[in-house]
Amino acid sequence: MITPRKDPSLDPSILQVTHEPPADGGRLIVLTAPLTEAIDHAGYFIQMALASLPIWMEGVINRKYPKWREVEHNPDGSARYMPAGVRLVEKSLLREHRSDDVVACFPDDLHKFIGPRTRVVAVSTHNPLGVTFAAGVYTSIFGSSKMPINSHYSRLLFSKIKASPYRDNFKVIVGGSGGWQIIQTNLYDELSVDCVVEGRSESTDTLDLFRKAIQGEDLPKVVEVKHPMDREQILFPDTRTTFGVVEMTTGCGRRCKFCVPDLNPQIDLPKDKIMDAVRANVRHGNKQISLATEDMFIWGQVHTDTPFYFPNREALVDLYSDIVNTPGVEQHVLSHSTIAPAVVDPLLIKQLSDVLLPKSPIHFPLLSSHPQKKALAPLIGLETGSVRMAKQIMSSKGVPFSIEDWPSVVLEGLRVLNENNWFPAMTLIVGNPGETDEDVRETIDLVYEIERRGLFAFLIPSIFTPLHDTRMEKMEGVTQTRQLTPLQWQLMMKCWKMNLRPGQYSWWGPMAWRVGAIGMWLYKLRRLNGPNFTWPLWMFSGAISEKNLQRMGKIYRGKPMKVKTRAELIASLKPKDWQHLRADNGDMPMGYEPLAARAAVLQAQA
Ligand code: B12
Ligand code: SF4
Repeated sequence: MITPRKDPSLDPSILQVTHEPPADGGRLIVLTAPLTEAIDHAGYFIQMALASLPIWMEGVINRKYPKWREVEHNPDGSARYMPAGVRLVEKSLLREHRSDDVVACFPDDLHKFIGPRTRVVAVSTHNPLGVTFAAGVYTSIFGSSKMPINSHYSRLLFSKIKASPYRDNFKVIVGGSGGWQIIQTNLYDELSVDCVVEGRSESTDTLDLFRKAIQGEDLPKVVEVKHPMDREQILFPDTRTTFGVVEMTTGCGRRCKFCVPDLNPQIDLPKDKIMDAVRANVRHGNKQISLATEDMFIWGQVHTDTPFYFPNREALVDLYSDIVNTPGVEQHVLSHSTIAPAVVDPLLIKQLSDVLLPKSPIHFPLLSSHPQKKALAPLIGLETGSVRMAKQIMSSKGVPFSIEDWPSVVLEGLRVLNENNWFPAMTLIVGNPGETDEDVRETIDLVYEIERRGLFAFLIPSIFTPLHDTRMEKMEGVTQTRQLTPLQWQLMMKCWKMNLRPGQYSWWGPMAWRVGAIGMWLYKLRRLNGPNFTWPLWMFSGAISEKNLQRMGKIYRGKPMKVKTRAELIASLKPKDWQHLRADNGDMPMGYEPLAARAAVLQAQA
């Protein structure tokens, strides 16, 4: 069981506002999501920051994005956009309910729709309590209040529902990828939740559950519903989604042991339905689109004769071209991918760049060679540089390449990506169960090698979090930042130091950074994070050079690595995989040509 955090900043006076009841008695089913998960403003990064910064740092977001709380409404007061999860619940319910019985609204508008007629308030949530990876860790590094901003707003939403004068008349059902956090923290009563649904809303079990709730029957605390097994059963939004999120695939197939989405069946969704959802978004005023996926590169190659890890170049380029060329789509952002496909098919990356860069809202002036300095930044899992660790937790992460070559796959993949103006955000897991100092050193080696080669990725270290239902669910990692070893701290701080490289181009930037980091340490962080944090922070601040810190024996500076080139990686593939390689990428293995010629002869004979 995870210990829940308290939110001292929740002001009960906000909840005591009384409103006139809705004139129509309210909607039968009211759908909502936390404000911080629904906003469609300023791109993906603001939501990631809201998930990762503690509530006391909300002012930073307010200053950077003064309008972040401003949302758009439909004429009836319902939400103009909602996370894709809410839209699918809405679509699922509309299979059996009238459209004027169901509404999706922002938390501040709940009182306009919850009335005496309301029987269900359904909440979709991504990360309500901030106990998932990369969210909890940053708030705890920074804070006396460990409540992430997103978690604060999620609690505010639940408090509003709890305070409704009609609360006794309706059931509260929660779903979405963060629902498990309520189960694990057992915060049902505090948040006033009756039932958490695990799984997709398309399932008929979900409809049964809503039926029961409408009839006022008691609901179980947890309901597990089945995931659709084929592409035709998956529904698509026909209204506007937050960030224009439209699903592209479910599942993944690489079977990393810590991963939740991989537990779902590997499905790539039909292009015509994706395009309909893109057009629906545009019709409802969206100018941006993002295809949600665990690995964009499997699309078009699921359950074909070719293994999914050899991407279907033509299909992908065709899909993305049609999306960005849809009239009204002004911006497109990538979601998640893996890195091995960049080594397998560099020309695919080039062709996708040609298609996608003009519509990318991301600009990296110091990194990009694009005339308008545009860039692409998918999220990619690096996780560890230790081959020993990688074998244990993600042995297929780099297929078709052997996991023994994982560091080379990362470096070669990053080279190809950077050459094409892709600067990914790469996640690393610190504190994996059983992680030794040697494992951390190997990851530090890889991080230094990235730096040495002039490559760039935003490296986002997070502390291992055993995620619900995964094969590592029962394992324990680091639970407090004070438990981190000096090397683990160093890895985290080195990543952040490298991330700041493109930002430090003014003469005053590095100076301000040093003073700020050391000031913060003196003020608060040294007590909070313990002595192991001290030297890594000095390293991060740049006030003492890394060379000197190493001489003083305070840090470990990664050693140069022996890395395989793309040609060597390709040469290491099994001959049975050669048939899936694209010769126009070059680097074909010795012996490939006679084999290909022989295959052509056999084909002609047949
Ligand atoms: C797009 C995306 C984002 C985007 C946009 C999010 C948004 N607000 O729309 C961005 C980049 C901003 C983002 C940020 C984050 N994300 Co995210 N994201 C995704 C991604 C790729 C797709 C989500 C999606 O829209 N899917 C499509 C919809 C249709 O699926 P769905 O929401 O799950 O909804 C289905 C069911 O859950 C269910 N359902 C949903 N709601 C409800 C409600 C009820 C009542 C019922 C019955 C059912 C139900 O029915 C739907 C299908 O019919 C997923 C991975 C994935 N494939 O799911 C990760 C994922 C959800 N994100 C994840 C994480 C960790 C984060 C961050 C915390 C990362 C970080 N540290 O910054 C932040 C949190 C943001 C926040 N505000 O708190 C994790 C969640 C892990 C967890 N909660 O345990 C996931 C699973 C990625 C992963 N590989 O692990 N994310
Ligand atoms: S590659 Fe990513 S999505 Fe696929 S199983 Fe591994 S962690 Fe999950």
